[in-house]
Amino acid sequence: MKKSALVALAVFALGLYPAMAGPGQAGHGHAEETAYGKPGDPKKPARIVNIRMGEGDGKMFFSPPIVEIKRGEQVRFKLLNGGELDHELVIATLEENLKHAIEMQKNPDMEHDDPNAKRLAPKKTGDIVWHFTKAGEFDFSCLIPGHREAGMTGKIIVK
Ligand SMILES: [Cu+2]
Repeated sequence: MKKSALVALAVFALGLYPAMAGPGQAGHGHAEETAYGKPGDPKKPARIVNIRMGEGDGKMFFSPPIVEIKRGEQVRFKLLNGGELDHELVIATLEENLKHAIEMQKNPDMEHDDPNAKRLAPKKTGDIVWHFTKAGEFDFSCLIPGHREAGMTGKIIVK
């Protein structure tokens, strides 16, 4: 088991991340619902949303920083890391991402292999397929220490 999984389990055991337990747990045959939806089904159609990650002018960014989605829509985020550093995109509620950011400061090498997150080396691309089953405003952030603070945060609005 990876260190990251152990950390996630330990955190889950403490009851700090109830909503993260679903996507993070191995061996679950079904996609568990979170407050912000559930892992997508790659075999089903999805709207493509391109998001570029990078840094410049002393800031780090996602472009675009705001994504609007219709409730019930499945989205394939096509991510490109156009920067010089590693970046990641983690979809969650704002509260979860803020808590998670604190965990990341304690464990900067924590890796995400959860369906709601993707970490990319420079110039790499990757996808997240997510099914937005619930309306609301959600967060996406890069939780590598310092990055969210430098501007790597965005908003998903599901109507
Ligand atoms: Cu970053």
